[in-house]
Amino acid sequence: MGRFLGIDASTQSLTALVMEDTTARIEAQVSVNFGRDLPRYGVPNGFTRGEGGAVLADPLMWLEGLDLCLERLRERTDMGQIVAIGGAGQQHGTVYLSADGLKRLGHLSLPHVDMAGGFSRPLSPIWMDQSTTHQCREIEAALGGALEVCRRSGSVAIERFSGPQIRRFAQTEPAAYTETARVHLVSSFMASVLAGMDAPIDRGDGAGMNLLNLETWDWDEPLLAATAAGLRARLPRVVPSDTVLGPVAPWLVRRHGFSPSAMVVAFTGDNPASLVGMGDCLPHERLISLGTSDTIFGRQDTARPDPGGCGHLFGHPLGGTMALQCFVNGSLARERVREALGMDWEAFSDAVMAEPAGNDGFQLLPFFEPEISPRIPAGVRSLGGPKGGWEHSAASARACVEGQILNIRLQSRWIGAAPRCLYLTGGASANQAIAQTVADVFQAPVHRISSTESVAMGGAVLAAMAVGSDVAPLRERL
Ligand code: XUL
Repeated sequence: MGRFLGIDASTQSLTALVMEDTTARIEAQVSVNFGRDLPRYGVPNGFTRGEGGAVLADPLMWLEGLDLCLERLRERTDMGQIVAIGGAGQQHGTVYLSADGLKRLGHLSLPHVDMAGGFSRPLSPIWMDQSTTHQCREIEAALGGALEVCRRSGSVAIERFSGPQIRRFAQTEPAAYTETARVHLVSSFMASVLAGMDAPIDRGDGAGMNLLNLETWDWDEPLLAATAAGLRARLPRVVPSDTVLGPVAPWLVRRHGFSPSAMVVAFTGDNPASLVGMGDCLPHERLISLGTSDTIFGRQDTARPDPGGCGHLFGHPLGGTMALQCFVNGSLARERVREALGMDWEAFSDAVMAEPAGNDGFQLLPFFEPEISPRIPAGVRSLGGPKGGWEHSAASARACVEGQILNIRLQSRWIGAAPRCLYLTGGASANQAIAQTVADVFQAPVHRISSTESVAMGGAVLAAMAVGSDVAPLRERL
């Protein structure tokens, strides 16, 4: 039996949990909320807004959050029992180290103090950054079109992905780019600090950069050339997600009581980790997370990108590839329709259940925000709706939920054969009427699972598997 630490370095918080491999039981769990626990950074939600749609975060804040989180964990568990550490970061964000910063990784005693001044770009752009539309178009033009970028990297060029972020930096701050010795992802940066070395990037998170070729699993030359000069030399190497990086850095032993033989395993992206943390999927299964935005994801062994260019392929941390597709108009859109109908949740759910599957041909596409799956401007579209507007019909409740789920089903057909089983997670999955509508639309059984801490759990599971430990099947736990 062994204990494994999983870390989730996410946008607003950092979570650490310790899992016991033979039972997959969570033995201890702590969190640091950047806004609440580290107010001196002045970022209530973990990020700050820059010019032209830039969204940025301070990597020193992530490091201080990591140290505080481990301090809290130390009070709840015997750190000396931890066999290995795995984890994940918010995807796509980039960290820019100078040559001096890169060297400091090998001599850390308190990372947020030691790394100060070690960045060629003090703030990191994160996945919410929208400042790179121009760079996306340039990268696509250089490759001969969006679909060629998608064929190579698994996604069309997208604002929030790392390659366009790097290109914008190289264009707007060429001197600072020249001074950059290494561009890390959030995941590989956190792993670097834990292992006290320049860590590689894993295939799961690496695929969220518009730079990784999904056939060779190496950086793609034409994409590198279209992104920034001299980029290959500035990127870490790419490794399978179960790569053991080496023992923990000495600062973890001295400061937090880790065993010097505890290992650090490559970190991945939060979505790939979450898929593992929820028990993975067979190719005929899908996970749907119903949250602020709705997301469908699952294993996809054919490695065939979305020909429509809306979905993404990432490396699956357990081997092969996984598909992910995001729908911007999720819970907030359901909320807006419910409010417009003047219903509480109970009345809304009753209205959804009262109408027949198919809703007599009346569907709503409640795109209050511009949608990305498909790419379509904001606007609520009503198909076969009642005269006088959807706001006046109780059937609009079903039209909204059914329209959203139908859109998810239609847009995600590229992933593979129709799913024979679905796992639902996220806040709205608790709603019986919504869960039933998913089953109706997909004509498949639906199981509800809790995803709370699935990212950190995925990190712990990956750490355990990488060092050859047998982890209890998670589905039995969930
Ligand atoms: C996925 C994405 C987000 C981030 C932050 O493509 O941008 O889910 O990983 O969690």
